[in-house]
Amino acid sequence: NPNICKQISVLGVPMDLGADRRGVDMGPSAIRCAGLEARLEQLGYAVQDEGDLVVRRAKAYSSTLPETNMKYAYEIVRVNEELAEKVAAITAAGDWFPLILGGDHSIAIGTLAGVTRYKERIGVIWYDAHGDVNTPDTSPSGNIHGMALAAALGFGHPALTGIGIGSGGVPRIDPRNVVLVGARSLDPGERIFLKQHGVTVYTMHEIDRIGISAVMEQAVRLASAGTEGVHLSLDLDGLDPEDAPGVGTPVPAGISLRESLLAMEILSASGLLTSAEFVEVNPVLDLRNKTAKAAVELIASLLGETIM
Ligand code: EXY
Ligand code: MN
Ligand code: MN
Ligand code: MN
Repeated sequence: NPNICKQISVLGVPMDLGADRRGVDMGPSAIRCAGLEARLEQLGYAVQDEGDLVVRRAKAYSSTLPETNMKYAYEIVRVNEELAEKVAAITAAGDWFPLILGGDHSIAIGTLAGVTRYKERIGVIWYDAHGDVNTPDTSPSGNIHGMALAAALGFGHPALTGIGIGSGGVPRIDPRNVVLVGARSLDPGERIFLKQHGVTVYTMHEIDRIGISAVMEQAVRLASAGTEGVHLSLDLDGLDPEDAPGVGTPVPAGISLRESLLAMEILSASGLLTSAEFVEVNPVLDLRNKTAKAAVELIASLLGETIM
């Protein structure tokens, strides 16, 4: 894929506070253990492993913000601010591709703030069983990983929407350039949000009806219309739990690994990818690192690996 940088910067974010459940903090280790770096080097990339950001778990740093239901908001905001700066620095020169390893999906707020720092407008493909477009008002759980996409679009608590762009900052993502793929668990408030803001949603229904290849081709077209490129935010729970059992919030009847590999190949062939994150791998719930290995397979396909 000639449009992707030949240099990849890998950054881990061992965050689990947004999921309010231990385990996804070990995601970055598990993905590295599954052979990520060697695989990328086989593809001809130079790899710079930036290591992991530090996530503090002490209660004092992790309390719920007063007068909201947002669990662990202080620490999640702090880490995401740091992540935004780090991702912005990686992308500043334009010749390093940021590959972020989660961690729970709340880290997308920081990743996207960083990715858009030097870009006018960017599209997002959100590959996930969930919508992650709750706001504190609609969230049934107070878990920030379920609010990440809404926050990145500028909706929700100012502590989240201001991450990486400052309070009053305007996000450089237009909801019409955001495409959900694999959705099958949406809260009532999320359905309203998605319709209201014109986010395109390919649920399992569309994937089964027209196939993952047509879905991805349309997704790439919508996400890239009028933008400088496309970010992939891939939550492993978008996959079927049969193929990706090591996730905190599994939802049955998902996208197969086989379909997902094709999805990555289509995205790769578009040449439009600017950045990617792979999140919600929970090694504690996994079977012999199966989910982390799936993540490495997906990353390889996304970055140009082909069979022949
Ligand atoms: N929609 C539910 C909530 O907001 O609590 C569940 C969210 C799960 C989010 C996972 C990571 O994608
Ligand atoms: Mn090396
Ligand atoms: Mn998610
Ligand atoms: Mn999810």
